[in-house]
Amino acid sequence: MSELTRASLSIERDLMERFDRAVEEGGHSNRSEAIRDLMRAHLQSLSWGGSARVVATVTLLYDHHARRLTRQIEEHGHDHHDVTRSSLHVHMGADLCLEVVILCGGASEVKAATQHLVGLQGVLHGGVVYSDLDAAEAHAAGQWGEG
Ligand code: NI
Repeated sequence: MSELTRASLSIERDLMERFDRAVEEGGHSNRSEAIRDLMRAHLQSLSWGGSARVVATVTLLYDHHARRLTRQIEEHGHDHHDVTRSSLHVHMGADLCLEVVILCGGASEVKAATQHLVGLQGVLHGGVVYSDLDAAEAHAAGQWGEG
């Protein structure tokens, strides 16, 4: 491990308490280790070069009554039709909508489209899982061979 540096963060008490409980229940031995893993995962998701092919599964929770947002999400799909593979809309209740969008293509284009989606004003929760398509295909080819 390289030299450690100390960092001081300002975090809402409720968020910190929930995180500490998750650390306790998860596999990390302490808060610092858990935060380091999160930072590494985040950096990994940003580190692909523009030529790498990735899949992004984007999850958005938003208020059904935010009509402008519904339209913006639909327009986003048209604007980025070359990397938007599919989307799923689920009415979670009277007021809440869940949208799952699957994007696939070059890392830089997929990342830009993903960040635009998650950053739309009115999104209550936005999450993304990136997968390295090239690495997965290489692995699959190695495992099953050709034919
Ligand atoms: Ni809905």
